[in-house]
Amino acid sequence: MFNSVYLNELFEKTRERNSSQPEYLQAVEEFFESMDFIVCNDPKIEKNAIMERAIEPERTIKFRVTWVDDKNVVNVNRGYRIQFNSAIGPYKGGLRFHPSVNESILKFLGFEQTFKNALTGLPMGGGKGGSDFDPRGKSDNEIMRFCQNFMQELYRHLGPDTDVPAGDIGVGFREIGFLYGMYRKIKNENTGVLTGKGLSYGGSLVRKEATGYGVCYFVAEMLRVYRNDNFEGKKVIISGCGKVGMHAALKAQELGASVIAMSDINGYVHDENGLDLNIIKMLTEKAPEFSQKYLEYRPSAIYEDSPVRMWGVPCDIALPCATQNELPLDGAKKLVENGCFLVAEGANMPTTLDATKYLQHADILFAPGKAANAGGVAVSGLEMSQNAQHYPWTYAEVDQKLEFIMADIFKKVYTEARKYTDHRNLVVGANIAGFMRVYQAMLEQGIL
Ligand code: NDP
Ligand code: 2IT
Repeated sequence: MFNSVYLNELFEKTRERNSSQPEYLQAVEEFFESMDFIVCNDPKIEKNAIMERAIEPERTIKFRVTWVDDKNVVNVNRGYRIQFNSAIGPYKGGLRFHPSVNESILKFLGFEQTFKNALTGLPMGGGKGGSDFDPRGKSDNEIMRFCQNFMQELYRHLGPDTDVPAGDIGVGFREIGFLYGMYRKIKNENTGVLTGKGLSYGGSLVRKEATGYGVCYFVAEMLRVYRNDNFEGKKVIISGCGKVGMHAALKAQELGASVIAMSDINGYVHDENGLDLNIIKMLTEKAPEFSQKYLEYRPSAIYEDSPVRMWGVPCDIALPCATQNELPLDGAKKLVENGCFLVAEGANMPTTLDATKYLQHADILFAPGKAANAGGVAVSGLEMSQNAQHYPWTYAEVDQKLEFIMADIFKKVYTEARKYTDHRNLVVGANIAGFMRVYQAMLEQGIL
């Protein structure tokens, strides 16, 4: 499978030890494929068991969360925090609240977060956490009680220089507010221990937009460098219409593209003349499922009740921004068949491994999530800086820094891709560029 015997044996062992964790194994497999050449040519990696350490979380915290719903029923959920790697800085990464959350999903997310954070150039290690709690259909009071109980356990593992969580699927301003309030009350300190906070208590301007805007800044660099082109007149399709998808759509439109299709969990809407993003924004502020309701406002649009069929809409650029493995091989084939030339991952690992390979072999420009969606955590890093300085920056300052960081990530990833493989292979480029920083830090700090 790999040229390196060491990687082959380690992957076999990892597979045996984690046989019930498919998402984690998928992320490790993709990473090992990119590392093959490096590992074959640097004996220090095997000698220092760097790969064994890189794929194993430093700490896994798993806890019970008990809370009472509005009907006075007592509920029990599972809470987690995977503190994956702190070689280059405090653990940093989001919290996900979704019924599908389990150790496999959080381990893949924490593993990828480590290298993503390294790419930003900021001092942040990797972590991820969350719960199988489903926020859909819950009242604000239920959300508050859940968040407070979740934090009553998690607080002891956090700290501004230890572990700084943020949002992810199902966790936004509202949840971060409740989580932060409880942390502050228990610890009697205001050290900004979460990012994505409200602006009135230490949040950063541009954090809410950062991931989606960052994806577009990254894509703009790809268009410029590979095609001497820009977003002007391009047809874009976007899956997921949450924090990432919505802001990617708004920025793509601002840069001159036409967003012609977007999806939610139930289906997708398509309008060849461009969707009205104001209507979608208004609808998603009320409830995440917007697609069918959109027709009430724009009856000429087309609705289909299957989100995955959106990949069959002819487009120039596709941005999967919803969740892992949402872009399968069939979808990738449709994209290629219909003339799409660029795919950039706004979500974490939205493209299956076979779909990624298919797109790359078809010479589609492909940006992996750990590079393309790093804008969110980058602005989280800037939020930490502002909190530590006790001084907020302006919108323009943060936005300029975000744009600079995304262009810088592109440069690093492109440079490594060119050095080690084909200059279009940003998967290999991102894995190597992220790894090298973490590897260097681990090596210099000794056997831990
Ligand atoms: P949100 O919860 O804000 O939004 C996710 C959206 O995707 C929801 O509207 C959800 O709908 C929808 N959705 C879920 N499954 C599907 C599907 N199969 N097809 C279409 N839509 C679907 O999450 P975020 O926007 O924060 O996160 C989205 C992705 O981006 C995740 O992979 C996350 O890990 C990644 N990411 C997030 C960052 C951040 O800063 N928030 C940073 C970097 C990456 P519904 O609610 O109806 O289920
Ligand atoms: O996947 C991600 O990068 C995030 N959910 C954001 C993490 C963060 O700490 O801002």
